[in-house]
Amino acid sequence: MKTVFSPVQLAHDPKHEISDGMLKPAVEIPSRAEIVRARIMETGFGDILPPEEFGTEPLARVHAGDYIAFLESFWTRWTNAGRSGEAFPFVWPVRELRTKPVPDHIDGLLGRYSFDAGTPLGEETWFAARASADTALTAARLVAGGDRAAFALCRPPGHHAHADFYGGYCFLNNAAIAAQYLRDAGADRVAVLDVDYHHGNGTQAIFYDRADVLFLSLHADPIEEFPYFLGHADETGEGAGEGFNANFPLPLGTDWPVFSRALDAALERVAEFSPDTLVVSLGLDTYERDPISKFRLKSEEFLRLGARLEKAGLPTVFVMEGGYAVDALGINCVNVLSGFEGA
Ligand code: 6XA
Ligand code: ZN
Repeated sequence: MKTVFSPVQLAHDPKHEISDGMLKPAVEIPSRAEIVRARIMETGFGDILPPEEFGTEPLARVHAGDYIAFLESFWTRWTNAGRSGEAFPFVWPVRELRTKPVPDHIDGLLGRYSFDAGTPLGEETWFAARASADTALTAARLVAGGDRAAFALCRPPGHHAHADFYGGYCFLNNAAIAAQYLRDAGADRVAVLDVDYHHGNGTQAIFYDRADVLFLSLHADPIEEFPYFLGHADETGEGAGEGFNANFPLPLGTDWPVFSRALDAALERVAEFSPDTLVVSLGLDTYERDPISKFRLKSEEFLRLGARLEKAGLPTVFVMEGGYAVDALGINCVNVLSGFEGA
């Protein structure tokens, strides 16, 4: 299978994030992508291609125009306000507060277009996020063009990004953009299966009222894990989308036997839906030694995950999401992909 990757994705190079009540070293860092790329080359897994440039249009099929304009203009506004370095929001329009009119002030804008304070936004973020989306789109184009599978080595990740706000290290929802592209390229039904440790709240919200894109997510129960405010089992879709959203919240400490039972249940739902294409939001933070997560998958079990996904028998676009145990990330990621290929 081919991998798509652009070095422009490395330009987003945050130094800090806010977590555990502190300013801590950032974990969503460029070496994550570099280690995966190195492992693909080292194992001779397959060709690595640069993404094509798709422009703004496929982004705007999923994201609001004013949000895209905010990301694009952020650095100019930030520096015009006399600021430098990484930005963090600290005030949000929750509950009784108003989202309109949109504030002029950069601190108001940051709050309007985000949902957490843990996601550093810097000078190069927009360029890297756009390249990451182009990477997902190029992988989707390969699969739409007949490849059985393709791997989008995306970074920054995407599954927490909603139509008009960022968070959880995500700015543009790469998996959602790829799924919408596949629909626009002729697929009648697309399933997005999210196997990241965290719930894919952004992807869920983007497709929540739609019957043409089935979203399924296996993740740590939001009662005790980020993103806390979405990802429960009773979220099943709304309107035309009722019945086309399926969450599998799992306890902290989940190991392969528990994870794989939920995976089987999710894949049964995928089979009933009978999609033309499968998009996998591939988080590797279910790994037992991930520094921010609490599942217990072992490196060799990622091979089994890949093999199980292959058995679904569908054209498959893999889109990388989280995973922060950088030393093992290349091994774990390529294990999924080579498990899929039967290696
Ligand atoms: C809070 C945790 C962000 C989760 C990022 C992630 N700073 N999402 O891996 O899949
Ligand atoms: Zn994650």
